[in-house]
Amino acid sequence: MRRLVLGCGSVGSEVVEELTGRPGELHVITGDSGRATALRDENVSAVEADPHDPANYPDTADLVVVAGPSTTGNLTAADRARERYPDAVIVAYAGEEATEADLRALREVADRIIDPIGATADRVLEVATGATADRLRRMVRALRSVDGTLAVVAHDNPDPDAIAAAVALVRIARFAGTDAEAVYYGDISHQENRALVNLLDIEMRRLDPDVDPREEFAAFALVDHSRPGVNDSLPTDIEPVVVVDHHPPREPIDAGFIDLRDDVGATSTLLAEYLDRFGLRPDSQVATALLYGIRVDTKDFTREVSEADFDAAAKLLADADADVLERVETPSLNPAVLDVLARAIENRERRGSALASCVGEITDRDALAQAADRLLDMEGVDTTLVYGFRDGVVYASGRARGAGIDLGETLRDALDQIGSAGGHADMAGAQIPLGILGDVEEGSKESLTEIVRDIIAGRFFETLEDAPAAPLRSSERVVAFPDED
Ligand SMILES: [Mn+2]
Repeated sequence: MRRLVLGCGSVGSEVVEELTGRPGELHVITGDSGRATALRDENVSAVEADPHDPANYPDTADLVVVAGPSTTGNLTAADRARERYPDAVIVAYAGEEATEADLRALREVADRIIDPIGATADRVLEVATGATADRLRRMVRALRSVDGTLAVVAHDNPDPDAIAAAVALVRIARFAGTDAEAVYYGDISHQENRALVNLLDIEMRRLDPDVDPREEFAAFALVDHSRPGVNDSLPTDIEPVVVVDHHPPREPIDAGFIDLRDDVGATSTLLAEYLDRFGLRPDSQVATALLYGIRVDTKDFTREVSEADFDAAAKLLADADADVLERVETPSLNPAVLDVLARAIENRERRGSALASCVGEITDRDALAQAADRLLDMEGVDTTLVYGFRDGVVYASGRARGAGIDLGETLRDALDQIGSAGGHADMAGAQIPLGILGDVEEGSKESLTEIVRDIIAGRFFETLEDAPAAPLRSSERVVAFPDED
């Protein structure tokens, strides 16, 4: 490890002090003659020279710390160092008066920025030495080798961990100066995953498996999986430039840079660590996605969770959006469900503590169960039945709570003769072919609703009047019924 310190203000001195005595070489170039002399007294290789002039630089360096007192001076030195040592990790001190533009310019050339607030030599060195530094350097080198746009590929039908890891790696690639895009094959179908992508405005493009992606992308990075063509729809002869994953590989992997650590619970943990080590503070989108990725993959820190997962989550927490996370986990009601609930409330008929409601034509059968559930919350109601029809069949869903009846039995008694009914004491359902209710084909929607209501509600209330008592142990009465779980 050859380390070079350019400029030596107070932060630079702190860094030098930390580096002294560590294995490897250390060389300091500073314009401050007093400091150079003092360092030499401590047996540090230091010269008094212009830290902005490459003529003074040694031939090689693995790590360059630019830490003069002035922002513009450091910007110049970082620029020159990058030109001279394209593969080195460059850490630059921003100075106390850096503007946004200065920081942007510094980020263009440096791998990590030390901001004056909260910068300690320890943290700088943690990133810039040892195995981690090597990993960072190799990743940056792999990303910089891409000539064109890099596709960051999640596995097929990506889950939150894969989605988050992909957007985070896109961020790191752009930081390394490489154009990148997050992509996937298949669908983002799970409601919560769609909510995540929508609420966070995540840009992730679905690729067509029939088009060779090499027509568009110069290189490929894989996250949360490790082999092209296995769990993604890439051609198998692609050699990725970067692979970051936490699943144990089944076969050896060929890639420019591989980080495969199966002792962590999520790929998001690894990406959070990279962002941190590169000194990239994640924006709220990336932080929220990564935190959610870790939570989902570790089943809220209960499964295959490691210390690294906790560490990453703790760091992400500050930048994650708690409101979005909450909304992702409780996806909004879809309009069809809301509509059925509205009609169920509007059309309710009540007899004593029992309530039945016909919602007419439906598109979503699940909505009946949800409405039956919600109506049970009404004061004084202990039994509900919500029903509607679709494609020539009447569907009914019932709920009971503390009603002293067995609802499954009740529905069987009421409706089994004209259809099929069953379920549990507290949760049951029925299906009745419309044809059996008479000549309904000719009627209007309104009259159809009337007929259905008369028959279903009529039989339901009638049966309830001399309803079978609830069983002592409901488990004895459980009858499998396909519509109720
Ligand atoms: Mn994962």
